[in-house]
Amino acid sequence: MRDVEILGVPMDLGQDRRGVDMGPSAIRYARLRGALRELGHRVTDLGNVEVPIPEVVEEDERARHLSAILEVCERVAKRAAETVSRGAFPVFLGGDHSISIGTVSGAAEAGRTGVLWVDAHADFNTPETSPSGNIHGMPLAVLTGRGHPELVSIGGEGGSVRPEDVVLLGVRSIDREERDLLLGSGVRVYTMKEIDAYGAARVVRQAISDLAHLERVHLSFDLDVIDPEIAPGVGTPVRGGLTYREAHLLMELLNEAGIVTSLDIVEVNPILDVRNGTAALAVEFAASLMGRHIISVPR
Ligand code: B3U
Ligand code: MN
Ligand code: MN
Repeated sequence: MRDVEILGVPMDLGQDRRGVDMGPSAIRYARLRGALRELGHRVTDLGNVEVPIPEVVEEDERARHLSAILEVCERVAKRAAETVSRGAFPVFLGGDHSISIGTVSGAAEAGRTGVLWVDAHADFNTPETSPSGNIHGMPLAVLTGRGHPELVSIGGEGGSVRPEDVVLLGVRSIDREERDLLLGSGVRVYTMKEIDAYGAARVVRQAISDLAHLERVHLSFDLDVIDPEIAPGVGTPVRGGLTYREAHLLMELLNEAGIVTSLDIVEVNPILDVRNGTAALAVEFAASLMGRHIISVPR
């Protein structure tokens, strides 16, 4: 049994498609709190962090909405640090993936923290390499100390986490210059090719052993890692993602290993979704991570 604290970050400033700011509501409607309570956890919903809408914030060409995102991420980092200092397990609801600059920086205040970044994309752009200027394509670079100095400074000098403590899983869309930066970074990368070639179980077990030296691991789960045929409610879908079974297996193996200490659920976009199915999937996967065994699923 864990003390779980849910915090919503309804931010859509890090990308172009409207609607991802409604992600926290969609995930709540899909009964996240109830699902975790049914597993025996003590769950508190802390509500949402205040986030401005794009209509009232200024543009910034190379890193769009930079100053507003900076402000929100600082706020989020503070809340995240409070939750981990209470010994609770935080679950952050996005919002686009730029929120993780705040969530990971705050969670890492508890001590050296690893990151398992599960995503169709590498999110390893900088303002110089980014084709879009969208900050949701930059958070993993920022967290390992690369990119806009103001964003990097949220996690203190050099970033919040060490590249050798970071594993990227499920990737299938990387920009050219982003790839070069990633390959030189020391971050471990398991693309969909490895998952196809060796199977999800083997790759996930390898990722777990890569992170086994750490006392704290943050799982940053971008719903676009799932195949868009079953998870259409995301802003930047990429074909060929994790299947329903692979995603559950990932969560079950992580639960067995007991290494995850904080969680993001990001990029759920209810406007693009079909009957809130992507948010419902997100809740299922979170429940698997938090200890739901398939045998107990009522059908
Ligand atoms: N790599 C592209 C696209 C992208 C990144 N993350 C998402 N999309 N979700 C970019 O804009 O940086
Ligand atoms: Mn992402
Ligand atoms: Mn993504």
